Amino acid sequence: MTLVEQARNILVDAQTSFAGHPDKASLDGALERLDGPLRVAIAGKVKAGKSTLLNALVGERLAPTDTGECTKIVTWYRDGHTYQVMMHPVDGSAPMQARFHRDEGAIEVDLQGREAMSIERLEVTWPSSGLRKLTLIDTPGVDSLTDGIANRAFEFLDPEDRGTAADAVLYLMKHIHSSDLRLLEAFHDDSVAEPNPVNAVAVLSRADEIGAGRLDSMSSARRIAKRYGQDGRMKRLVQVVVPVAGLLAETAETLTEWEFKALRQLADAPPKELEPYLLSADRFVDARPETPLTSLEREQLLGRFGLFGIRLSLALLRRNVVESSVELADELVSRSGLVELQTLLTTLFVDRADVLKARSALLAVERLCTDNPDHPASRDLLLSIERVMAGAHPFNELSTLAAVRSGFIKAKDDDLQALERILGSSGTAPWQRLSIDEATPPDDIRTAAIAELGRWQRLAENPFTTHDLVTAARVAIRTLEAMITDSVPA
Ligand SMILES: Nc1nc2c(ncn2[C@@H]2O[C@H](COP(=O)(O)OP(=O)(O)O)[C@@H](O)[C@H]2O)c(=O)[nH]1
Ligand SMILES: [Mg+2]
Repeated sequence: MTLVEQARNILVDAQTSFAGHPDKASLDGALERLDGPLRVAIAGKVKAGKSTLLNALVGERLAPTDTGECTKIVTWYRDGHTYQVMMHPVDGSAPMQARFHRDEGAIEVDLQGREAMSIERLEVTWPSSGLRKLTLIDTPGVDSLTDGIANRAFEFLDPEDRGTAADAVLYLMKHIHSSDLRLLEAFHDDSVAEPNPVNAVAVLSRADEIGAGRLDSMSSARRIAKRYGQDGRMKRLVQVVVPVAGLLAETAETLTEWEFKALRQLADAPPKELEPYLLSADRFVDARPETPLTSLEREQLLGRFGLFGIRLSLALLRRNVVESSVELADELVSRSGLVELQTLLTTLFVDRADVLKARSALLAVERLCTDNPDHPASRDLLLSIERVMAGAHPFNELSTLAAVRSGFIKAKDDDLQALERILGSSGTAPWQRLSIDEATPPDDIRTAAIAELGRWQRLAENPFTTHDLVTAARVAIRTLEAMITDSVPA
């Protein structure tokens, strides 16, 4: 029986046992959720660039950016057959369809005079291949924890929350702040493995601004992200930290011919004359009248590309690295860090969607039972959950991975890194776990796995190995054994 099937059985049991119980509502929709796409929440402070990055990931400008009433509401974006926006009121009354329109930019929802605070969430259904594998949840900023709106965003990170609506989280931060760390620290489960870095990835957002718009901004951002990622506190909270220039990615994905022509015009102007105006946003907008484009047009470009994006585009055009709008768009996307983020989302979340979804489902039942310890079904349900959790190797991998990353397991750095990889920190395919070339033939994969297996067996049998490390090594051994049997040529 697959993990999802086991989780489904427990869910159905719980729904039957708790029929008529007021808390049963917490399981509503849980079964559909198990079959649907993985849900990823995009969290972080106001103006961290969450909505912009969401649009870049979808490849369309859907989420409104900056301020505006709708940016204060948790908004789901899911794939579907029709275009539709549902409004879910806070007071628990029935969801209603909302009117919306979309000209060039984001979806504008007509709240019909309602306040953002009175709406629990908006659910946007939008046919889009960008949403096929992941449902994305845009959240308002989590800056002030006393503020009601921030509280609603905080629920995605809050361990006290009864079953968070997301299976995984992208946490955006512009710079590292202790308040960011506190927020992240709050996002863990009480029971499965705590704290839990397995379903969170941090994004060093607005990465283009790090080098004050200089052309090497992205390499600086990459270095900083790497350093953050090695920080012990960070490791305890997220799998990895990656830099992304979200605005650049969003703009590249939605580049217009007018924008391309405007940049072409700027690129054709003598570089020396233009250079002084590219030092700051104000100078660029207020440049002398003989500068190409109107001040308003330059301001428009600035809002779409940022100073870094403009400079980068001009450099690419002048050096003839790109010659068409399609080429420019591709080059900007690849330099924005979006592709790396998408790959990570695939290897860490999408490829593990079943495990993460089963985990969310079991957590929901677990919370229901621990909240109702006296209910006659609670004890048995908790026992079944424990049995599934303990018997399912992917769960053991996840919790061991969490333990390694949290610093609970002491070993040599090399061993810890190898252990993380085998457990799937860089992806779940055998070549990723073994850190070998993707094109390695099955026989050689098997040889590499056998060598690795020997190493971990020796370590596990060594009397000087600590108990915690032996336990972790056994999980790795099981992973390797499975790999060896699966890759036996037919
Ligand atoms: N330079 C730059 N600006 C960005 C980036 N991402 C977002 N912004 C700008 O920052 C502002 C806030 O972005 P938004 O996505 O609404 O942030 P949110 O509040 O976290 O949803 C907007 O004016 C964006 O254009 C980025 O990667 N680089
Ligand atoms: Mg926003």
